[in-house]
Amino acid sequence: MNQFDLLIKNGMVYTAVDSFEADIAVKDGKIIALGQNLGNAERVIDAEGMLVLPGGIDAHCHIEQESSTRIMTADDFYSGSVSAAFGGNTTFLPFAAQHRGQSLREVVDTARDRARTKSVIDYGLHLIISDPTEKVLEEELPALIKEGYTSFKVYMTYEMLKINDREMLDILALARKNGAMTMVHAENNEVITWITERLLTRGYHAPKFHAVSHAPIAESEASRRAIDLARLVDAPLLIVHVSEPEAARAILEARNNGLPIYGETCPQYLFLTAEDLNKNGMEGAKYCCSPPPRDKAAQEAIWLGLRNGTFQVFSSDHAPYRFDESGKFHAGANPSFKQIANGVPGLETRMPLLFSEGVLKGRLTLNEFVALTSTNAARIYGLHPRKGSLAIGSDADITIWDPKWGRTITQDMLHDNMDYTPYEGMEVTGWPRIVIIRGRVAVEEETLKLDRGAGEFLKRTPAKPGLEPLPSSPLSPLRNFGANLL
Ligand code: DUC
Ligand code: ZN
Ligand code: ZN
Repeated sequence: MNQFDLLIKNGMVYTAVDSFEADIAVKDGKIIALGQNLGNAERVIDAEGMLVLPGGIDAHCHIEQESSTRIMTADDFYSGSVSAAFGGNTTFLPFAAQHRGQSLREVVDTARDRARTKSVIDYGLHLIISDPTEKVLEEELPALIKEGYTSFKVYMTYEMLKINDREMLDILALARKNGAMTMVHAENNEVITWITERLLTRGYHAPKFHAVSHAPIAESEASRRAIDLARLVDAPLLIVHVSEPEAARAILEARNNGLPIYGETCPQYLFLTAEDLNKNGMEGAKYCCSPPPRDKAAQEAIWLGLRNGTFQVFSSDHAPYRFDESGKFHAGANPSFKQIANGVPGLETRMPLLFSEGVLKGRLTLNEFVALTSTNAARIYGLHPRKGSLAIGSDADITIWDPKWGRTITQDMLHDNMDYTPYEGMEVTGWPRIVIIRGRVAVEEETLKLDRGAGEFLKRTPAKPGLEPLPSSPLSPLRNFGANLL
């Protein structure tokens, strides 16, 4: 009779804070022992020469989701989750997106139905709130937070999604009270619209003008404003997909002042620039996302932000729109930059790219890599210690990483439902060999081993109201009133 279901031997284990040589024993989907000479197992994996890491958590991706202009993403929960698994991820957090007029409950039910029979990896759902009606704020959202939907994204731009500052204050205050996290897409809509109108009237339609219209100042102004609104009501806030230095600096300054402000960035801001939008013909449409990739100096600032505590989370913002009329060209074959579907894919390449260019080039330690790709997201989004950790009692979500495996990225080798990758031709060293979810092998020998629907919904835990994830700040202007305005 074997003591364990699975034993991973001879690997070098890395967490967000430690590294040690240890075998890992798994039973009933959980890690139950770490150490040497642990005993017998039904299956033994020899991880000699490999890194044994907590499974990746992609905390920002758009899967089987309709955009505000009602374009469906190319990936559903099956292809998206398979692609994520091949990229070393064991959990992802897509969105249940509310469009104006919809009830939140309805959009959550739809997303749950879509995921249930398809997702191969574990998943939670963030909400997108575009219509914060009284019913949403007073009934639906507090109930949904209790049911494990403990984070929501709001937009400061996109005509059909954006909320105003007053609505943002309502949402932030509600998040504070109920122990939830607000994520914000911070770009100033008026600035973008003002530039866009001027570009279009002068006949500047090409994809490269997308990057001109989404000026860095639109992002930095909105980021500073969002931080101030969060500060006013003493609420935590996470600024997603940060692309440029001034917004990054604003986050770091807020954090240095003790505010519970968090930052996320993505591969497109490390590996692409606005020059990519200027490729031949409509080729540039492949790189149109918001915020857009910037320049080399911005890339360096984002790398610095990964090291100096500006960013806690490194996500893909996988938003898959194919290079055809179902996606990028939904408005016709020769659209203006304004009509091109926004988003780039990246679920499967997120971790290898960061490992290859970050860890192997000496910009990040392996512990930082684990923190940025897994542990911090688990902590911030209410999944820790079940996820994001290699500790006794945690889910056995483990990625066995080959640090020497060199491959050239091509769309052919990826498992999403896209027809291009923005990283085509890049040489990348370090890929997952074996991916294990709750003790079950999901990927091995470049083959998928789990069935559709093997992934579980993750009911997340709200933070302690008003306190978590960081102690609430003493710097809130409203706090000094001594009145309960929140
Ligand atoms: N921008 C977003 O805000 N979401 C999806 C993709 C993108 O480019
Ligand atoms: Zn966004
Ligand atoms: Zn997004």
